[in-house]
Amino acid sequence: MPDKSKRNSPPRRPQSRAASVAADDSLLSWRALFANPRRFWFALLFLAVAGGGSYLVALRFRPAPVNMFTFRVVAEYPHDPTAFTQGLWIDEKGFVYESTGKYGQSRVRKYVLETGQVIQEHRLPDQYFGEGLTFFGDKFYQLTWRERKVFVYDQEFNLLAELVNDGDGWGLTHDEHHLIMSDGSSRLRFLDPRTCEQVRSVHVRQGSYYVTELNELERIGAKVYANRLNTDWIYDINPETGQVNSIIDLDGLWPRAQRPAEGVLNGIAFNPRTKRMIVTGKYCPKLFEIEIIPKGQ
Ligand SMILES: [Ca+2]
Repeated sequence: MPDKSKRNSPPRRPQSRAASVAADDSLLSWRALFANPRRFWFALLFLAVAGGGSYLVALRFRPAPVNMFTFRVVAEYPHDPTAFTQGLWIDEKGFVYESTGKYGQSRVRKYVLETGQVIQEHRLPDQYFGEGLTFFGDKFYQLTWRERKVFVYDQEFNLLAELVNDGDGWGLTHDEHHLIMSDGSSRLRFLDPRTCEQVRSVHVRQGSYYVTELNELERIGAKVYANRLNTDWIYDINPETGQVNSIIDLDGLWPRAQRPAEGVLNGIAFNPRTKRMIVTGKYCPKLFEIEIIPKGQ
């Protein structure tokens, strides 16, 4: 009986010398690798470059661990739930000063912390989107988002000057000498309060990871605190180096299920009478006075 299996099988093509050599001598062949010093050093260089690159990428995109804090609510005060909060500051008499955004709705307002009673208000022209607010010297400074204007007011919100800001305006606070501004990136910009010209800047980093979308700011002592857009975290930053010292996790303070569209935490102030932080959000119905405590306690 003829051997069908043999007859139906395609004829075996003789393996070419080149294919044979390739099979025996492939790059993945450890034997070949160690037998050929050039290939060995090339492979070692490739691994070093790939490994080093991956390490640098990991450093760049993975935040270094920092101490985490949480909160305890000490007091709650009323907050206008129509306020698109962009800047918050409190004086020693217990008055709150707040800047709000949105075209056609932007304003700066003074009200009583305990009751929310509005004492004074200044509305911005419709073409301006209000942003960060701070009090420096004896004047208020209010940023605008993309209009590159900084409005300077006296304590009754009479307009004293219009300065030019080179770039987006997000959050605003100050130290002894400069206004400190965020612009939506990882930068904190230090501005001359007379001109709003930039004197210096630092990038806020957690290890080598750049912390972007920094929003409302408050300097308390030697630290700058910053909301980060669309997170419940407040970053505690060393303004000299830009390094993040720690993070305050406000998860649960204003439950996400209760928030309207665009309702995010934004707004940090220091209450000088109680020495505690007061926080709120865009369209949030409350101002929360909080005690900051280590996580896990
Ligand atoms: Ca503030």
